[in-house]
Amino acid sequence: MDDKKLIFSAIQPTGTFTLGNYIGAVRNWGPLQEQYNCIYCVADLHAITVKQEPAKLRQNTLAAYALLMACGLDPERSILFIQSHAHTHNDLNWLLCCNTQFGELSRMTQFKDKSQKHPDDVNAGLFTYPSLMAADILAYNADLVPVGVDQKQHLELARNIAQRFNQRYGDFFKLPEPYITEVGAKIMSLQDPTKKMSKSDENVNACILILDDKDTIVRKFKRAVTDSEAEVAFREGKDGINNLMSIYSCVTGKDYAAIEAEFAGKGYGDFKLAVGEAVADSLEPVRTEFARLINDKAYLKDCYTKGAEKAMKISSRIVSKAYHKVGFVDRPF
Ligand code: ATP
Ligand code: LTN
Repeated sequence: MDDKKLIFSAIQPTGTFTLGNYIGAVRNWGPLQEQYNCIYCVADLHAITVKQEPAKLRQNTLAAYALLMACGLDPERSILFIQSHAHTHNDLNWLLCCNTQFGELSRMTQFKDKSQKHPDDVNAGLFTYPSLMAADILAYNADLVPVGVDQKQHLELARNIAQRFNQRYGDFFKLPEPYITEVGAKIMSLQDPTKKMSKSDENVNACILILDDKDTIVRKFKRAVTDSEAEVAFREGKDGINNLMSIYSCVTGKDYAAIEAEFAGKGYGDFKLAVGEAVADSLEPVRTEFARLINDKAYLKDCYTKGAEKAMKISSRIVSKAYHKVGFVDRPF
């Protein structure tokens, strides 16, 4: 192994990625391959904490895998796999669950939000979700975890769990650091800009899916909720415009002052159209590459098989050592 730092991240196959997933997370993962050793997975185990239709989940998982590649992840340079193919994550999860407190899990805002959203299915997996996420990261002793800001609380918990394990059993796990970009770490819903844009939103106009065609993208931006003023300016209370400005800034690289100058004296209509077109153009190559990959099932299978083999090789060594640390008799096979 070289001395490059190790990156780990994952995304749930709960639907086509949104512009939020793209800007806040996935788009940043490709460039990291230059400087770091990277491991990325499709978190299908996490996805079933919310009810999923089996055939749809299988389809979404393969699509998510192809989408990660279409967004710039190279299976030759990164380890790219499907979470349920590496049983080591679940093996470690049990140890971590036994080092996680009920009170800690109860404080997780994602758990509170999702239990409210699905009151008929507040299952144990949804509750222990952060412990499995900690297992994903710690099974590789990752240094850095690139995510959107909504996952920061889970990462802090992962660090606390690792620290507790280390105190109890002797120094073993590295404490992973969050890696969160400044602009775009939280893209908001286009229909309610006080809520994050989310794959599982029922309102189709609330989120841009990265496979939406240009017309759909432009139409959704045209319908985006803004305010009753007419000035394109980044200011407290202008949640809708602030969100559109941060999206525009992320896809064009322009800062807020440049955007304000560009749209001085123009109305929201012009601005929304410009944001829609810029977003659609920046997503065009992803759409094209995805269409190519998703039709090549044999290639995808080859990639995720090799990815899982590499992931297992690293994680099984670490997890076996963790099992030894807690006092389990070493596995005879
Ligand atoms: P779901 O709606 O099923 O909970 P999600 O859209 O929140 O899914 P995840 O799979 O949970 O997506 O998240 C994948 C990555 O995308 C994470 O790093 C997360 O922080 C990031 N992310 C999700 N939504 C946004 C958003 N609106 N803005 C920025 N980053 C986001
Ligand atoms: N919970 C994450 C997805 C995820 C993840 C991980 C992210 C599962 N395991 C490990 C980083 C590291 C989410 O984005 N909702």
